[in-house]
Amino acid sequence: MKIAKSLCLALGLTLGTGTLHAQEITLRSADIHPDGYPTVEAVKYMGELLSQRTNGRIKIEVTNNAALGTEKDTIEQTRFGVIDMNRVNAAPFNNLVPQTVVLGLPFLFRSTEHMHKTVDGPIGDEVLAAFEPHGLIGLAFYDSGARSFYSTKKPIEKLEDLKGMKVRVQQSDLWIAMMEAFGANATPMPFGEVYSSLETGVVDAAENNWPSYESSRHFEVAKNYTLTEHSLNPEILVISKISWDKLSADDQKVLKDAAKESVAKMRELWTAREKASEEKVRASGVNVITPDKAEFSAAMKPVYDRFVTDPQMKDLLERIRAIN
Ligand code: BDP
Repeated sequence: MKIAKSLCLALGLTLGTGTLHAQEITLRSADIHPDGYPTVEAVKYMGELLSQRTNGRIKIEVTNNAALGTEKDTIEQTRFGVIDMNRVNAAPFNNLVPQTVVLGLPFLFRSTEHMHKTVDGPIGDEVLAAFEPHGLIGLAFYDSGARSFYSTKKPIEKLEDLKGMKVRVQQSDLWIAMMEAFGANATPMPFGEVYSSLETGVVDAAENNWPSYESSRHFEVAKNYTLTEHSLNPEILVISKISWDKLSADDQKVLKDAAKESVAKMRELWTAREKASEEKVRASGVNVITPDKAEFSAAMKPVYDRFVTDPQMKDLLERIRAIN
């Protein structure tokens, strides 16, 4: 009896102390997309898992619509711990983390399944691990479908049509080189500037997947969509190393697991959104072109020659190609 009482006391004391010191943490996560977009919803879902598993102690607050800045800017803020988490496409990471380049290489993945097998396996882990020396911890890859061109005036039916066209690209050397290899004039700029640039003729074209083409309303100003499907470059979710280091080892594990589990949710949301966006765009009367992809793909040799030079890149590429 006595023992039980003192046990209870000890337990009560421990719990009491624990509660007192249990620090509530709200991780602020950036995204340029609006509510309802699969990347935003997947990170919110991850936040729910995290909150459930820590009894509400750790939460995620997603700040969307680029309210925290462009992807390039928020990457810097995340590295310095001003923003805790960030969901960004692989492209704006290219210049900082060279290992991410391989995932964006044109016409590399044969299918979504091939891309999934790559990022779900050891190659994915290697790419995520490469973030750490740059002040970021790579948590997960999210789908981003296939990127295709859209143009305002001249429809892109064949490779030659891209010649001299001003095409907006993401802020990445790989993507600039890709556009040049297609024969276009690359115009790097943040996503948020694309709509007005298309509208005012600063650029003639841009490229993106169905959901981004639709949710950004770019389809209203660039009404020719050419299904080149030149890259299946995924999205990447990262956390600042500064925020990560403040978490206990147990919390880090809970967080990482929640991030991994949000991937399945994201894929489900993505498949549905891709379909819905395609339907919406087609119903609006956009001119959807199915080109012969062979000539677009053949033009990409200079990109591979320039970016796949060191042994590590060559090895990564060979291993990706060998995945069945
Ligand atoms: C979208 C990505 C987003 C990029 C955007 C872009 O989800 O992260 O910023 O493309 O082209 O597909 O900039």
